[in-house]
Amino acid sequence: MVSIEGRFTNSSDIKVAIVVARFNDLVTNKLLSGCLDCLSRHGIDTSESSSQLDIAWVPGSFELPLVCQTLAKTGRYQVVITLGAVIRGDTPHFDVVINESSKGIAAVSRETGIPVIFGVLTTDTMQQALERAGVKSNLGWAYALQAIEMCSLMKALN
Ligand code: INI
Repeated sequence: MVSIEGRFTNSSDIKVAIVVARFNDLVTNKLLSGCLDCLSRHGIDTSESSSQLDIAWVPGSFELPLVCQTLAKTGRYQVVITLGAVIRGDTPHFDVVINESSKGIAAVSRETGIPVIFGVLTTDTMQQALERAGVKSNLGWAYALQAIEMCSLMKALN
């Protein structure tokens, strides 16, 4: 029996792309800062001059799949992290945006073979989103950790 799992050490050789939605940027900027903190504490250079990290910005979560796919297809990255916040509020748009975003992101991962982390918060209120983006805990940190684990796992599998 072979047990294969990802590790959280030796991340210094990976290259990461993050795609962030500007919509609800009060939330997505906080997710990004949690994400960068985790990457940095696991040995990934997150400085302005980093050759290990690129960050792309899109208008909203609906646009995440296309840009994510474009980056994944370049072959330059071992993992792509998506960050967004879809908040139900009063808008019926909510269901359309989250459905397209989640299905699109999952499809990119399967089609390209590059792990894509689904970092799109889906909440009923802005308060709930903020609680998950740093007011209580920061899921951006968890998304970065999952990215590191998936890089390591894919390397072990291949
Ligand atoms: N985009 C989000 O990222 N979150 C939302 O909550 C949201 N809502 O509710 O409308 C949202 N809409 C914008 C959408 O992602 C696209 O940018 C827009 O429709 C243009 O294609």
